[in-house]
Amino acid sequence: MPLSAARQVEGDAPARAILVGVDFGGKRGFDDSLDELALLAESAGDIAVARVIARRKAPDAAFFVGSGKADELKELVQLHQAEAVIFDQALSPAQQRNLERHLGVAVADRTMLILEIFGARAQSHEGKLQVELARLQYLSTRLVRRWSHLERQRGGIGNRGGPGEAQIELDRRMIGERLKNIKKQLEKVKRQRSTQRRARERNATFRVSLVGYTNAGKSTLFNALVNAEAYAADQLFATLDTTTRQLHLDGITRSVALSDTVGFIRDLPHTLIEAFQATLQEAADADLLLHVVDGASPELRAQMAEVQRVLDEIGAGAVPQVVVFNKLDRMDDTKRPRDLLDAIELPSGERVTRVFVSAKTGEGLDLLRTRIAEATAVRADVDLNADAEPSFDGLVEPATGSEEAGVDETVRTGTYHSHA
Ligand SMILES: Nc1nc2c(ncn2[C@@H]2O[C@H](COP(=O)(O)OP(=O)(O)OP(=O)(O)O)[C@@H](O)[C@H]2O)c(=O)[nH]1
Ligand SMILES: [Mg+2]
Repeated sequence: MPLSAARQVEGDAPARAILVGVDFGGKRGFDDSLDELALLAESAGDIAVARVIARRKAPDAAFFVGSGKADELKELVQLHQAEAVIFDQALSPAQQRNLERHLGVAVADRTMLILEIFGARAQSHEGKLQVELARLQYLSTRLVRRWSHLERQRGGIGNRGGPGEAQIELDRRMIGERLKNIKKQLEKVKRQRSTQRRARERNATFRVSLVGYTNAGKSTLFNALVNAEAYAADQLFATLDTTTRQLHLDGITRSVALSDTVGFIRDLPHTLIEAFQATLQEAADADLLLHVVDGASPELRAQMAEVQRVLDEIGAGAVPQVVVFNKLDRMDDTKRPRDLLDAIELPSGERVTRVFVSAKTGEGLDLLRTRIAEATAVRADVDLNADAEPSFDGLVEPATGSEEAGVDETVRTGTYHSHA
């Protein structure tokens, strides 16, 4: 039995959960609908039985929401016979503890949900280690109802008090030991990876990585491009482990590898980004990123910005990108582009190629393949005659075409982004 004894996300009966979002007024990224939180909860095996929005100027130190709202939540818990209350924002350990005592049910925040989903999805040895590292780091500051194995053994939520003090002390010590152990194992995996990386560099494979917001359709696109059967589902974080396949492109003899990897999300817990360094490194080491966007999502701007933020954080901000607007088949007729290929401005102001596709129907995929093939050609030339090609100066020149111009020929997939 692992220390982390989380409730098994897939196996157990779903918990009835109340979702809570607190609007602090005008702050970036507040999701009024709580739709994404609901999807996260569903992906973690909960059912949302009610949604509550609170408005405050600043978080309450004790309860995050005000005490009036906390009382209201308590009534709702009883009314809906809820077993958990899930907050869209991060709670401090003290707030979480206080709320659990006050409400008498498990209290979780967004971070915890994401950690739970990751925990249930991790397949590879490395993935599991990374998730456990993130989870223990989070846990070491808070021992709470939802993850307490005492609760699990008793088999009932809703008892007052939570785990006993002696047990908490014991857990803390064990967590410390386990953390040390996992870090050591991950070091070893990291060394193996850098050996593999050196081998790949020697054989001059062109590496393409799919990146993007969770549920954008990366795995579906991966399957369509390489004829694979990677797990794709209408869930957040369906993919955790990296899968890599050879990508065959007409007329290209150079070996091209395509990787599908973990999706990003708003407020991705920092502990996870840190723990998943090795997996995310895949993107930073790529020669080309296919930034997959759910072209039918009303949130696509914010999602793109979030992806770009994480890319910068993991050192992949300067890797050349092609932006892929997926789910063309679901786009409003009025929003359907005239041209499936044009240019788009990244948050950094950089203009890069954009291709519209439907991974589902296959529309636009030929165009995308051509674009990838062109990118491999550019990079191969750069590698082979690094200093003998003055025409490559165009690569670093800012594009000047107008948005209306459709295909902007000055925009090349080989463009390096600069970030302020
Ligand atoms: N209509 C439509 N649906 C799509 C398309 N591409 C993907 N989907 C659906 O979108 C959902 C998510 O697809 P995935 O391929 O799992 O997305 P992902 O980006 O790999 O997601 P994570 O691995 O969870 O981060 C699935 O239900 C897909 O069937 C598309 O082109 N059109
Ligand atoms: Mg996926």
